[in-house]
Amino acid sequence: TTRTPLIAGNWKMNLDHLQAIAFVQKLAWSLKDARHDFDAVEVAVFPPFTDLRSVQTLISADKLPLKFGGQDLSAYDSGAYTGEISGAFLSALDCQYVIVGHSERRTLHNEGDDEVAAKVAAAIKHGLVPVLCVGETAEDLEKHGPSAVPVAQLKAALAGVKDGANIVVAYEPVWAIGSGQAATPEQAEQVAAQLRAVLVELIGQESAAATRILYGGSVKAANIAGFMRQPNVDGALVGGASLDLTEFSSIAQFQ
Ligand code: G2H
Repeated sequence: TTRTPLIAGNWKMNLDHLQAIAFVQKLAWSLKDARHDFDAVEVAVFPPFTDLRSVQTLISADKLPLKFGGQDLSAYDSGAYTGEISGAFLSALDCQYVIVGHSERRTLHNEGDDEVAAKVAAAIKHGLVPVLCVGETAEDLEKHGPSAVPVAQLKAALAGVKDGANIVVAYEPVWAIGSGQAATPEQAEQVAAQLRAVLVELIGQESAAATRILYGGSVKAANIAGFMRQPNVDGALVGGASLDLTEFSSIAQFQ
């Protein structure tokens, strides 16, 4: 199976819609200048919700080969959920992806495994590819070793998902997020291989082989190549470095 690598920029709560338009335009130019092969390496951005309409309009008007998605979605379709965003709305904006279960949602918004599972199901229901984030804290790592918590989170999140589901998994060790202290390529590969083995049980051999597993946590231009050389690492979810045009373009062109 050949998996198309995915380089994804998680902007978190950065860039308003005007800054987003300027950034996406420059990113597209920079990648085109570098003759980036978008079929060989997919590039996606995950802006704040308020930017998505502007980003969609720009990408469709200029036929830019960039993908985009939301950073979260509601587990519900519609209704009395003040402040929430439905997967249906993201779909209507042509989002291909949506991040689900990022550690900042799990920690700062108390999202537990059940809610993450409901959001994964909602994403799939609305035709979005969930980018499911899993990862252990430094304390988990010390107590349970590297794979136990990510594996448990993966099983919980995909409990209701059928064989053949189209998903992306992002392994993001919490201790590596925004810390400047990335995992080593070997550490990332070890967990990614475990996650892929568990995916076989959860969604079947064929889908497991086709599923992209990303590494996330302090990825930058200087360390991307090492991750991309690992057989089970199929891309990166990039936070801080995705806001720097030169840095993110170089990450996308890791080869
Ligand atoms: C992990 C990552 C992006 P950063 O959260 O999801 O952020 O690259 O800043 O560690």
